[in-house]
Amino acid sequence: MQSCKADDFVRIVRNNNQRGLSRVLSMVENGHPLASSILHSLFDPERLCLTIGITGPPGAGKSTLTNRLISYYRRHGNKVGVIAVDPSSPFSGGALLGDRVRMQEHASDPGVFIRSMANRGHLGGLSGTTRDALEILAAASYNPVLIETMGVGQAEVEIASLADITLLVLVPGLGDDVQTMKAGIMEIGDIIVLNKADRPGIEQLELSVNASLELIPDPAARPPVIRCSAQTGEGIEELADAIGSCTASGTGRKEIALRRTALVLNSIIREKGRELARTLIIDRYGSIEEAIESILAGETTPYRIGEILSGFLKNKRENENECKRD
Ligand SMILES: Nc1nc2c(ncn2[C@@H]2O[C@H](COP(=O)(O)OP(=O)(O)O)[C@@H](O)[C@H]2O)c(=O)[nH]1
Ligand SMILES: [Mg+2]
Repeated sequence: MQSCKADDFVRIVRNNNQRGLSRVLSMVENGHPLASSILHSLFDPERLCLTIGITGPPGAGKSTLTNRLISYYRRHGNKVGVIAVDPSSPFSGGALLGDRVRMQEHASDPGVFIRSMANRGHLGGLSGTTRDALEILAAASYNPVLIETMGVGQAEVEIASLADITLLVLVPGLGDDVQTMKAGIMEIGDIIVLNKADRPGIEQLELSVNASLELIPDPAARPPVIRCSAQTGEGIEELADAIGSCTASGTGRKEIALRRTALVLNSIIREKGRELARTLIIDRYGSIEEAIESILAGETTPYRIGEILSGFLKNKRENENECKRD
């Protein structure tokens, strides 16, 4: 009965019924018991869906840029998905208001699907939910899917790593040196976008970005730097071209499938590994808090708990080997 219901949702996604799609995404976000079966049925490593991460400090113009990229890809006949992720916000599902306003013109376009996601207590965390949402939108034939993350913290870096290509958006006047130098975030940008090129300070920003990039010894490994203005639309074609040539360079279907599969599996390993370890600790101590109390009381240490976790796996394997011998 359960698998039958999962199939219904799978069909809804494949038929791209937008309301149904929203519902399935909510199921995934809320850890619904059917979510995993649905994702299992939909997973296709060879899916044709380019995922573009858009990251950078608040106010850099990510949403405005996303809006421009939606228009660009719509003009080229693509169905476009957008996932706007805000790790710092407790609100979800509905709207991150500013983003919705910037993408308003696409709200009624059936070829565009926009979803906002925010932090939830869900075990997989926001990057797990984003990963799953990506798979679902890909299965509904959205291509590309743009992932806008707010800010440049650890959660954002993790989310950005889910994308095939990441745009790091920088702007004049936000403290250029801080932005570029301090940010080892340079490493997460496949393309550096210098937005608000209509504003003063753009030359200075470009100089300081290029100076930072020279620290990368191999010139071929340096990401392209594209100036644009999301507000006027200037430079958007060049940006889309750069995205196109980044993805065209050398990777075939097989390699993409391999990369995607490794990415999703590694992300599942992180998520389930954490879940397994937590469960084992809770089984033994009652709760994580009680384990901490026990450590503070001098009864154990985090390292001993680590040994217990490893020991559990070792015992399990030994038992299984014994069973096989029997
Ligand atoms: N002058 C100028 N303003 C821009 C540009 N792109 C975005 N903005 C403005 O910058 C503000 C923040 O934009 P938003 O897209 O919400 O930034 P986000 O926080 O990175 O998503 C808004 O007022 C935009 O209208 C641009 O290229 N030039
Ligand atoms: Mg935004």
